[in-house]
Amino acid sequence: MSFGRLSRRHFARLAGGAVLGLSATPTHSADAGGTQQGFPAGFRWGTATSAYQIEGAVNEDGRGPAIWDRFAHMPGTIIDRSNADVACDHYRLYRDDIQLMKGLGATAYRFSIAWPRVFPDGLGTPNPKGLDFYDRLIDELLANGIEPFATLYHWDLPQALQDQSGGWMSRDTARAFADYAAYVAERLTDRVSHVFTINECSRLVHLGHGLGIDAPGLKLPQAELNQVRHNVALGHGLSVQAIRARGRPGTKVGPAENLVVCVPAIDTPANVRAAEMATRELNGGYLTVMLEGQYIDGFLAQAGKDAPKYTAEDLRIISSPIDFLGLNIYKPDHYVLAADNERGFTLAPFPASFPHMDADWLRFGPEAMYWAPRHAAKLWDLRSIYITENGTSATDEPAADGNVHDLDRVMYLRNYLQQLQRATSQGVPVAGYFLWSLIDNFEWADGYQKRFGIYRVDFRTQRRTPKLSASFYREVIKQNAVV
Ligand code: BGP
Repeated sequence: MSFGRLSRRHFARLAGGAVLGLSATPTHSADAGGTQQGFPAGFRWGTATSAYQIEGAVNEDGRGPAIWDRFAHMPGTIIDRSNADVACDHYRLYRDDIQLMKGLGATAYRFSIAWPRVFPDGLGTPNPKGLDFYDRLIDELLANGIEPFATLYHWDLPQALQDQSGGWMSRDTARAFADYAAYVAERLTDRVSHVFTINECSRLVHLGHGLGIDAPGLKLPQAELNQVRHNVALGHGLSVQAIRARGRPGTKVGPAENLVVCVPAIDTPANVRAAEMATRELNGGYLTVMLEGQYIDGFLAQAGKDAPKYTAEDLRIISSPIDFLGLNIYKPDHYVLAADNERGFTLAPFPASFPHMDADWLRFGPEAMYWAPRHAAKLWDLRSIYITENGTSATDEPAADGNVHDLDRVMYLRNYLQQLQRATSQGVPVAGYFLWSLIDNFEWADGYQKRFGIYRVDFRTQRRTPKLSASFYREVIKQNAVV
């Protein structure tokens, strides 16, 4: 189902704080055994990965260099001085990895397509062997009863585009991305019915172009950064249009964004309303413009003289109607309180003792999984949401018996899934969940030091071993309920 811009009426309703717009009728599957833990019938269960983090084979079959190849080989960029030249060798081992998914009982898989495999120079002549790999992968998934969900861009920009036009600093990259999207749509949407455009615009902009922690490692001044942000959003919109024009009719398309998650500090109607307003304002540079077709006042006021340059036509393209919203949810970003100020809310600071997982950024706040989709569904009148990533890193040392008893990850997942179940049982339209990640992989600047997989990878032998969390997830999928 498509949705476009918000109507004035919708906002009036929101401002008035009345109707939630969510059904109060629980939609548990009948086989949930009366546990009150069940998910809707047909709920998609899967795992998520991305091309650069698992494939390896960076020089295979005509693949061109990506900005992450260049970046990871620069001294001082990756904490353990590693790179993803081999990674999980998934390019060769994909059949085995699909068997791991099948063993979990997973019904869906979110993977990404490497743009530089398909267009080694970013544009121009496609490399047939590049797309052949994804043909094989998709056919193998379907043969095993697993539905492919493809992401077009998970940060592996062809290096040639960075060199020639400054990558996302140029609008040309947004256009090249749409051409690539059109080609992929034409070739794959006979078998792939769900396509994600860009993974986490906000991270690729901020960490890649502002802080220099991710590729291409730039530290741009604010005005240029805002222009990059705009170009990325434009790339999203142009690719939505390209997929509609060239993909099989009925192909469903949407972004996969790590929205800023705003949780009401105390669940009162006033704080919930404040958290909704905060969600809309703090996501002003990405989701809000994609879903409303405008840079809202709060965003423009904050950007000031550094605001991006754009046309009305740009905004129309960026807000091209989408079919679903993908949300990557790991942590709460803010706890919100209603306030009698211009914004209508304040953000409570995090105390130093707030619990977190194995990474400093990864706060343990399961309620993020309830509030994020609930706010998004209400604010933007959404009909379909996928949780496109959720998971945690953990130290994962094998015990004396060789098994990894990752109780911390099991605890994290169980609590987050309980909150997701709370959301779906109240009618928040979440249709599926993709756990990050199937296997330990190259976690960007953290190299191989952070392990997010529910299968452990021994990177010397490429052996995959199930962790306790894999057994947990198998049981969740089997029962379609939190266990
Ligand atoms: C998300 C990315 C994933 C994955 C995950 C874990 O932002 O979409 O690709 O890497 O975060 O984060 P990190 O590797 O930074 O610990």
